[in-house]
Amino acid sequence: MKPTTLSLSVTIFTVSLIVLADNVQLPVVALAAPNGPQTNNSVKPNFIFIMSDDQDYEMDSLDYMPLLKKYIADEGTRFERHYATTAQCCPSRTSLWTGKTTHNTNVTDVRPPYGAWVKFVERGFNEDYFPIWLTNNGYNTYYTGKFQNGQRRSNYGKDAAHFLMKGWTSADVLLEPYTYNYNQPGMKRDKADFKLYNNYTTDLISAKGIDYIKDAHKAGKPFFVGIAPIAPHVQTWGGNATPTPPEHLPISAPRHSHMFPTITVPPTKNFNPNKTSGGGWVQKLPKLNTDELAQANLFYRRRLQALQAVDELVEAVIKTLDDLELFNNTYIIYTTDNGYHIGQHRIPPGKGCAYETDVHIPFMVRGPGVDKGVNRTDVVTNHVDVAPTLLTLAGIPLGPHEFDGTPMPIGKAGEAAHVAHEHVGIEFWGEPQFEGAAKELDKSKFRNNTYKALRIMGTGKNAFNLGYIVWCNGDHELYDMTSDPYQMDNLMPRCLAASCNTTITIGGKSYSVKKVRDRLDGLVQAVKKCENGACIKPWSTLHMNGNVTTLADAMNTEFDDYYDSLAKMKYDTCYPYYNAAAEGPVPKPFNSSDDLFARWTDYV
Ligand SMILES: *[C@@H]1O[C@H](CO)[C@@H](O)[C@H](O)[C@H]1NC(C)=O
Ligand SMILES: *[C@@H]1O[C@H](CO)[C@@H](O)[C@H](O)[C@H]1NC(C)=O
Ligand SMILES: *[C@@H]1O[C@H](CO)[C@@H](O)[C@H](O)[C@H]1NC(C)=O
Ligand SMILES: *[C@@H]1O[C@H](CO)[C@@H](O)[C@H](O)[C@H]1NC(C)=O
Ligand SMILES: *[C@@H]1O[C@H](CO)[C@@H](O)[C@H](O)[C@H]1NC(C)=O
Ligand SMILES: *[C@@H]1O[C@H](CO)[C@@H](O)[C@H](O)[C@H]1NC(C)=O
Ligand SMILES: *[C@@H]1O[C@H](CO)[C@@H](O)[C@H](O)[C@H]1NC(C)=O
Ligand SMILES: *[C@@H]1O[C@H](CO)[C@@H](O)[C@H](O)[C@H]1NC(C)=O
Ligand SMILES: *[C@@H]1O[C@H](CO)[C@@H](O)[C@H](O)[C@H]1NC(C)=O
Ligand SMILES: CC(=O)N[C@H]1CO[C@H](CO)[C@@H](O)[C@@H]1O
Repeated sequence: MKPTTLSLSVTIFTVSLIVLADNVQLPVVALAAPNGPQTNNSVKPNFIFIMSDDQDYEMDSLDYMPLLKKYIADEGTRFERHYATTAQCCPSRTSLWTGKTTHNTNVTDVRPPYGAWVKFVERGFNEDYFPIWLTNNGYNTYYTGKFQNGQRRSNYGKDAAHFLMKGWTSADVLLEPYTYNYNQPGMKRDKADFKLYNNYTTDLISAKGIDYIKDAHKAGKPFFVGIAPIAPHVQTWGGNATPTPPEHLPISAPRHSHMFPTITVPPTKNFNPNKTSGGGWVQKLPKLNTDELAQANLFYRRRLQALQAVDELVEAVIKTLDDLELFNNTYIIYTTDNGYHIGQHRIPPGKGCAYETDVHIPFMVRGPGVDKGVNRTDVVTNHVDVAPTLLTLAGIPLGPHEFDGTPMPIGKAGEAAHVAHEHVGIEFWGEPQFEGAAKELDKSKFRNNTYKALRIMGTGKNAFNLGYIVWCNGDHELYDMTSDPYQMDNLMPRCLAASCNTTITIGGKSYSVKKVRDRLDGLVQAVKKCENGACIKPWSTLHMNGNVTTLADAMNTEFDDYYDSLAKMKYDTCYPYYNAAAEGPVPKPFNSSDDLFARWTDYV
């Protein structure tokens, strides 16, 4: 059946057609698919996975994408409490394609030795990740755009440490130093020679994505097409791209450069505050001055402008699916890799923090059996859930893989497989990244960005909303985001003093900050390792008889002494990489009998 709601405005349609008609340099090649077991193609759904780069939720970027709203949000479901578990591209993308948290992938950075493509390959993921699982189950898989940093013109596909991406029927990926060059992208398709383009990057990726959808349709197998434009990432380069990109800013397509002329960063309570906030290096930041404020607003405007071509990409994809009559069996997912901040808590443009700006991200899906025009705020989901979600929708058993996530409640299969939980475990190792003019800031002052954090929230009768951060230098942050959504009133250490009368409401009851903090600290440690499903059901690490499944359960006064006595989360020192020994043991569970204790020792 064709969607009756598909109506294209004439102006927009013209733009899409130009993109579609002009892709002369893209030969349609149907490559042989890797062998896989026989499957029942008539029932396997297809997937289109569109992922932008560094797109925020909290600065309202979605409000400036009317086509995305029209074709995906209004026709599908928005997951309003979706999070990145590490707010940086390579770690987050690795978690997305493996279904594992960053401490389990140990791809912790955007560059070697701790991260990027070389580390991804070194850790064996090029042999064992999402597209391989799909092709082994009868799918054709395609990918175009940015995959990981460190895929370079000089090395990609050249030797054992820099293999071509495996598992893809065909992949045409952006390579450094041209990955983040908006008007001179450079790409390599499978084994073909590297190719430099003079097209606007998003239009090029859109055209390639659409050609892949057509190839996939012709090939007649169920398919997955990943389309990953770089917008609204800052323009940058990892080498000697020529000509030198002129601006360290997001760049729009010329047709959008006039838009939003007077727009400014939303003046939320945490934007360039008069008093410093946060923990760690954030506390040392000076207030943004007039020039920096102008930069912040320019950055914001440029990001929204750059997202316009992504919005058009969405429409072009929808139009193609409509033409090919693929709607009845295709899921279309829209998301990003991590969020972004501009001036909140005085932080210059960038990502990598545990604040809501950086971890809370867009995620929406449209497809067969997906509720239309629904905003889900009743479930907490994250990027580690994505691989098991897609496999579940494809009817592929999760069995052989160990996932740190649970299928999202999408359609009947997803609802059935989903394990409800209230928390997201967030982690980071290394340095903060500053972009735009701030990249010149003296990094040595801001080096240690190693932390563990939690976002945890409940809905309905059980409504509460908390953020907790433990920094490697021993700083702590705790926010009651029901009353303090912008994370400006750090209840620690202020409220650990006896004189503090602030309370936190959980499940309709009020508790002291100390009692809540004790539980959150236990929980943040319970998700340190994620063994045996601990990141999906973290309370079962602390309460092994399984009768505590929510924060409200754990608040029971009979557990006060236990949580009070638990050693608190603490780093030996600040390492720029994942040093498990420096992060202490997983805490001993409640009421350990010898028997339980023995199980626990096996466990850690
Ligand atoms: C890319 O640019 C070339 C040269 O200007 C043009 O011929 C081609 O149509 C463009 N492709 C897309 C997809 O816009
Ligand atoms: C494929 O699935 C359809 C729909 O469930 C079913 O009617 C058909 O018999 C299946 N074919 C095979 C070969 O299993
Ligand atoms: C993670 O990788 C780094 C090297 O990139 C290594 O030094 C460290 O020991 C690894 N951590 C764990 C826990 O394996
Ligand atoms: C911040 O400080 C400026 C200058 O002192 C003052 O004008 C402004 O009202 C203050 N803002 C807040 C929210 O206190
Ligand atoms: C989906 O639509 C196509 C074309 O309209 C049709 O051939 C196919 O049988 C439909 N599949 C399902 C599962 O309804
Ligand atoms: C879902 O959220 C979006 C953005 O906040 C809003 O525009 C839309 O009206 C909401 N839809 C529903 C059904 O609440
Ligand atoms: C909490 O303490 C402040 C001052 O320390 C006081 O003004 C306020 O009334 C107290 N609130 C309650 C609920 O006791
Ligand atoms: C959970 O079980 C323990 C005994 O193992 C019991 O003491 C406790 O009251 C139970 N807690 C809840 C919330 O049911
Ligand atoms: C970072 O942490 C290390 C180890 O804890 C410490 O020696 C160093 O002074 C810290 N650097 C900054 C800029 O705080
Ligand atoms: C349910 C359970 O195992 N309860 C035990 C908790 O620990 C106390 C003291 O060790 C025992 O008396 C309880 O039986």
